[in-house]
Formats: sequence, C-alpha cells, structure tokens
Amino acid sequence: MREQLEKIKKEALKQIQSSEALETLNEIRVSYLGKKGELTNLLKSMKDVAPEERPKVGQMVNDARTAIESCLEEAKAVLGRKAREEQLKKEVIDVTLPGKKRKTGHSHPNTIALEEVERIFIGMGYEVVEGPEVEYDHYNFEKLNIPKGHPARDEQDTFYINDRILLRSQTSPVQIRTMEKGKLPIRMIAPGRVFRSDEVDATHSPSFHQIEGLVIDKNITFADLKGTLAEFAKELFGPETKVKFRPHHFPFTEPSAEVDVTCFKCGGRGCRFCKGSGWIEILGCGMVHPHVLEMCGIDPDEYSGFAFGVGLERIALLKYEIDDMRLLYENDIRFLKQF
Ligand code: 2NM
Repeated sequence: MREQLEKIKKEALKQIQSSEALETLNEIRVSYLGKKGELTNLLKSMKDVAPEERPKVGQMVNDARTAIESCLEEAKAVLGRKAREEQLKKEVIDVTLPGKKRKTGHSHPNTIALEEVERIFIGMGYEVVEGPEVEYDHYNFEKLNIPKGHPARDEQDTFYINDRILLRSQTSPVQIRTMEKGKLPIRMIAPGRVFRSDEVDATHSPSFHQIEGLVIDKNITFADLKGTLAEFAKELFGPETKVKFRPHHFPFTEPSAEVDVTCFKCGGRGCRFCKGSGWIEILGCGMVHPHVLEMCGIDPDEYSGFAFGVGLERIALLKYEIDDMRLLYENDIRFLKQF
C-alpha cells in the first residue's frame, strides 16, 4: 500500500509539473482526488488494512493528498501568471503611433448663417418659434390679409396639396399661430423651410429658408422697426453698416418697406458685388396690418407691432460670397469645408 501510494503521488506530481494548460490541471485533480480518483479509491481499500496500521496509512494518504493539492495550486499559479503575461504582451499598445484621423462633418453655410441670426435676435430678447411646413390656406394666406382672388396669390406659385392644404410659402403662418394664442407681448423669430413653385437657377429654388420676425406690444412704432433692423444689420455685416428703407407693399403690413444695407464689400462706394450701387437689398418689413391683428384676436387700438422677413440663403450667399444658390444644395464636402 505504501509503495502504491508513493507511485500514485510520484505519477501525479510528474503529470502536474509537465502540464501546460489550466484545463489539464483540473483533469489531473479529478483523476486523482475526485470521487472516483485513484487516491480516493485507495482510501476505500483501507478496510483491508490491519486496524493498528490504519492511522499511519491514513496519515500517509492525507500527506499524499496534501502534496498533490499544493503541487496543483502552485502549478495553477504559475500557469495563470504565464497566461496573463502572454495576454499583456499581445495587448501591448504603442502610444507613440499616430492616431486614426476621423472625418468630421461640417456645418452648412445656411446653418452657420441661421445660428448667427438667431444669436443676434436672442440677444435682443426674441424667442425662436417653429411651425408646420404643411399648412392650411387659412394661415398661409387668409389670415395674412391675402383673401382668395387676391393678386398676391398668383405672384408666388404655391404648392397645393388640396384646396385647403398647401406647403407654406412663407413662415408668417407661424407668427399668425403665435398671435392667435393670445399671449402678449410677442418678440419672436420664425425660421424655417418654405416652398414656392420656382424654376431652379442661381438665385431661385422651389424650397428655401426664411426667417421672419414679429414684435407685438403697446406703443410699437416704425421707429422701433428701424432701430431693430439697423442693429441687426450692424451685427450681421459689421458696425459700419447703414440701412435704407424704401417704401414697398405687402398685404400683411402697412406701411411696408424693403430694406437695403450698405455693401459690406465696398462700404457703399459701389463695386462689382453690389453692381455699382453701393446698396444690397436684404429684407422686407412693415407695421403689422390692423386687419391682421384683428383676425388674430388682437385689438389694434391697444396693440401695434412690426414684422420682417429675410431669406436665409440670400444671407448665406452674401456673407460667404457664394455666387450660385445651387451650390448650397449639393452638399459637396469640398465646398462646405470652406466656410
Ligand atoms: C415679410 C415682410 C413683411 C410678416 C408679417 C407677418 C405677420 F404674420 F405678422 F403678419 N409675419 N411676417 C412680414 C412682413 C414678412 O417678409 C418679406
């Protein structure tokens, strides 16, 4: 029995020391110390050992067991360390290598211009309000003082979805919806996409963007409109910029005006950019028509207000000296990256 035990122990230690994987160690543990393992089997034959010998033999079996166990533990630790070292070697990172360049996108000139305009008006206490692109005829025309049969309806060809619903041709319906809500005073801009059935060329597109502004309060006058737009022009085109108001007509404002700014290229002396005139037209504006206020439930004897509208693409083209609007819709990254 003693010899048998020595043999088992020697064989086990040899196997453990030559094993190269953690799984093999586990198999070895089972084959010697498991329920049907060799050492366990040997222990079962204790009944054949003379009673006076049993404590001694028992001690020997236990010693063998301890020896195998500690050998297993040690081998496990060695193999574990080796595996970890190998993994670390495999995962080594050379921090001196150059990083991978990620291609980033770029803000569209329209977006840059819009954010600039929003920044200016938010600075003057305005709110930015958005509304639906698919509108009722009622909000796009009727409540803007453009009834059926009015010549202004033919001036801009509108996309109709049915006889009541259309693609908005301006963002003023957003102002109408805001006035209707009845919360006064109002200081807002309404930026957004608008639609007109225009042929595509260097300055036209069937879908472009507008920013319309609206202020309604007690005692708002044309002087407030002039001061506001003069300030806007200075912030947008530079502190030397001057504005000029030319009488105009819109059905929804009275009086109405178109606004020119001094050419920011030549400062007003006249150049190729402003076609020699020194002035560039940028927006339309006016005092909100009393009838429009009335239709929105606002008493024109108590409140007055001004409104204006600018084309976003027009500002982007001017500011970034782009000579063809179509470039704004092609999304060629080589073009976009320049702004
Ligand atoms: C413009 C020019 C003049 C305008 C008017 C209104 C409203 F809803 F208050 F009546 N919103 N926007 C307006 C006035 C728009 O665009 C060239």
